[in-house]
Amino acid sequence: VHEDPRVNGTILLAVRRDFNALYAEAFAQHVPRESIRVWPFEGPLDDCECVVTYRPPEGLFARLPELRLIASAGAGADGVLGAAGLPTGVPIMRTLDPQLPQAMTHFVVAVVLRHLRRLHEHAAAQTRAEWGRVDLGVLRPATIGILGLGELGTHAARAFVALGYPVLGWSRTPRAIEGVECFAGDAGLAPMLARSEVLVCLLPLTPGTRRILNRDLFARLPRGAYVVNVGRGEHLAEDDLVPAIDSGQLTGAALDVFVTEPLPAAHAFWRHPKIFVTPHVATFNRPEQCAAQVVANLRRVRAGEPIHNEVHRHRGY
Ligand code: NDP
Ligand code: OXD
Repeated sequence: VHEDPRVNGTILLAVRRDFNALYAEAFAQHVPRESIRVWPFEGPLDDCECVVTYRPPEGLFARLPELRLIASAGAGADGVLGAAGLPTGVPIMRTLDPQLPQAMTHFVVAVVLRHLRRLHEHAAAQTRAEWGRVDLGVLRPATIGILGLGELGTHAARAFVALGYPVLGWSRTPRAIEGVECFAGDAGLAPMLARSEVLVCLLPLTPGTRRILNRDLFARLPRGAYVVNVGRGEHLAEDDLVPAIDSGQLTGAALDVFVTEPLPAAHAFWRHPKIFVTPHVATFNRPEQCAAQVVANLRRVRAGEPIHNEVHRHRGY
């Protein structure tokens, strides 16, 4: 059922230039096309009630005096929270596609098992038509440590438990997840790291988590640990990674997110034999889910009700 846009104002889509058309299609299933604006929009935006964005373009918020809802198209809202001119007092939501946790888990399990079962070595051997059996040693399941026990980290932790791995998890406030040994806060980090043979970062990017994957943290992991970063590029102190791998402290890393995306062609990560690079593809929200969740929240805002999937400015996620 379409709502009357003239009563309620317009929705501005400022997601990414190459994605905006897809988002416009998805939003048109929920609201009349006349109520949808796509950035860059030449005309006035004074009637704009809601903006949907990922990394807000410069000058965006100065043009939106009547905003009532800010929506992150991504599950991670760090781009929105870090934007210049972000208005205070306007609620912020993130999009959380119901498929996101499972899809992220599939990706994380794939890269962790690729490492633990050394599938990349078999792939290389196949290019040489070589029947080389990689010595996996004792098939004891490695201990998996997961930084971040939110929607994504909890799902991934449960999956590793189901696969028979010992799992440790770390969050800001204490969590209880069956089968997972949970740690919390600053005091909980060191004991969790000391046993994590594979460390997966599924944290949101906040001032408290920026550059958390650094040389000091690597030194606290068991020698030969493997690091997976699917959070944000800025979680990793990029200059610390190659020395930690080359010294043998880390066996390698799988990275899906980078400080600069796309990862520049000259970046050392592309060519390092022990770094597996993927181009921020672990998972993503579908535009149709974003549209449905934004429109539902807009209705809640209009009704004076609390929104779903709210991003809390004070905690930074
Ligand atoms: P949630 O907000 O649901 O969970 C965040 C978790 O991190 C919570 O357990 C939280 O603790 C914990 N946390 C936050 N700050 C700290 C801290 N300072 N110390 C310890 N723990 C902390 O996030 P999601 O699980 O939905 O998503 C996580 C991130 O994944 C996103 O922010 C995004 O950056 C990334 N992502 C990457 C994608 C990709 O394709 N590579 C796709 C989608 C998301 P507590 O439980 O106490 O609140
Ligand atoms: C997200 C992402 O945050 O795609 O949703 O990284």
